[in-house]
Amino acid sequence: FQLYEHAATVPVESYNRQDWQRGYESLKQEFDYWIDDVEGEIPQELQGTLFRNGPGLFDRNGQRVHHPFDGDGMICSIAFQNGRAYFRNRYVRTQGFVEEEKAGKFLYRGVFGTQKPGGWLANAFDFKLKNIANTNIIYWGGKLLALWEAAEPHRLDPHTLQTVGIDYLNGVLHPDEAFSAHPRIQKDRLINFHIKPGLSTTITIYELDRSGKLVDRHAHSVPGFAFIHDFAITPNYCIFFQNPVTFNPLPYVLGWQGAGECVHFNPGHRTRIIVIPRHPVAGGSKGRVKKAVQILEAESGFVFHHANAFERENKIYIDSICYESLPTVDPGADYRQTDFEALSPGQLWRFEVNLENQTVRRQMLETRCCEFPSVHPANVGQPYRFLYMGAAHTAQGNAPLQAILKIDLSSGERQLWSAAPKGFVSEPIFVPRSNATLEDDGWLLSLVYDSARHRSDAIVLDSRDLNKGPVARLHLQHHVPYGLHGSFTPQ
Ligand code: 3ON
Ligand code: FE
Repeated sequence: FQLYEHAATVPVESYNRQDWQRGYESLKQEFDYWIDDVEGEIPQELQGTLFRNGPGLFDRNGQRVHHPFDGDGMICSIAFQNGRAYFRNRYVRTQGFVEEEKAGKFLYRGVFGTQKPGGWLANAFDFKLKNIANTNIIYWGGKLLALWEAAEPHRLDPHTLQTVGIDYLNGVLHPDEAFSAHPRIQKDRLINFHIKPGLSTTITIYELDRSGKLVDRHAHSVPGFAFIHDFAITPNYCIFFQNPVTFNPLPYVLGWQGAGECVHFNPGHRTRIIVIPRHPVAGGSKGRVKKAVQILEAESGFVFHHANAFERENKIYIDSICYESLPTVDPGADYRQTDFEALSPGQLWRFEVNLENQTVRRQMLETRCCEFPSVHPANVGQPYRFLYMGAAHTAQGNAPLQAILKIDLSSGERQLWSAAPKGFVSEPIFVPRSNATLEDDGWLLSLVYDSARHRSDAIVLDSRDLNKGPVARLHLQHHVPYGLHGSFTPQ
């Protein structure tokens, strides 16, 4: 394990909660500017645009959201051009955002417990969803799309970030059909899904080509309620983890809680791994054979994000960030008072699925608290060597993400760059250098909230050597609240 330089100068507690909290202040202004305050040098070869999504607004009229995932989606773009970079941020003009801007208060309930003002009577029997478009942003089929898993994508202008409107992907989506926030891109395909939970759950899978045209769509019903945020793919399979949860909607119906708060983890219950063939109908000599969905059981845990999956020697391997239980915010509590130590950390596990004898084995690959995994885009669904993640500064326990961790899965070597004690990181996005031959040759881009200055930095790390620290640190003129996911488009 490689140690990093500043280890000795950081106090035992690697952060202070007041510092961390301020990263959840709303950013109400929208900016456009060349980033002139740069430490180090932006690589000339780094050309393209980083798009990031995440909640940006956490309060209206003095009322705070109950959970950060309820905040309206705000897009940031950083366009890298000949060694310079241009920043822009815009809220997605969803119907709910526009109406609430006009009203100056919350008009919709949030999935994660934000209620309309007026107490439970004002909220009871109101099942309208506010599509907050806050989870991911991708450029595909000539469209820039802001994603939120419970509803349709919003299209934006990639240059101005102006909202065009809800987008049905040229008729791929029916009205009110959701499109998850975790598409996977493999070669010339974008593969995504949508979940319709109920007593049994329908999983719909889409495959789109580079032009955005639908090339495959199939739906499957699996027993039981499912809350599935992400999935993994290999050349032959889509893999979903059905976390052991139950849904008791009564508090939601009666206006006491959000729908997401009615999802309860069942400790000790097994996780189901749902394996769906990507090409479910195969044409054999005897006609069309429908390949079945297989459901296997693994030890108990809760997974939001998968790092990657691949097939090797008749087995499927899935690397995922797994929690001992679903982290939640109690109904009366303030999420900014989170007692990190009371929650279980996300840790990296490798699941080995053997379809022949229908068994699953799992093995922990990394004990350090981590989230937001990222790999080389060409290795999605393939055997791979390097994994990048946001991670806690300290090796043990649960804490906010303050570091970027690189794992070499073949040698076990780790590299860690830490922004502690004042910095808090977001998802690292790996951008390969063009014409590179090594899997880790490129850059990692991330936004770091610097609580010492209440401003954020966009950082560029050399992904071959994290220990030397950022090659460029772009000081923004303001802070950017902790975000969720994003992507890089080389244009
Ligand atoms: O009955 C269903 C229950 C449910 C939960 C109905 C439903 C489809 C409306 C639903 C909605 C789910 C939604 C909207 C989920 C949205 C999730 C989201 C916005 C983000 C998830 C983020 C996950 C993680 C692990 C984030 C980690 C963040 C950090 C470590 C620090 O910033
Ligand atoms: Fe996610």
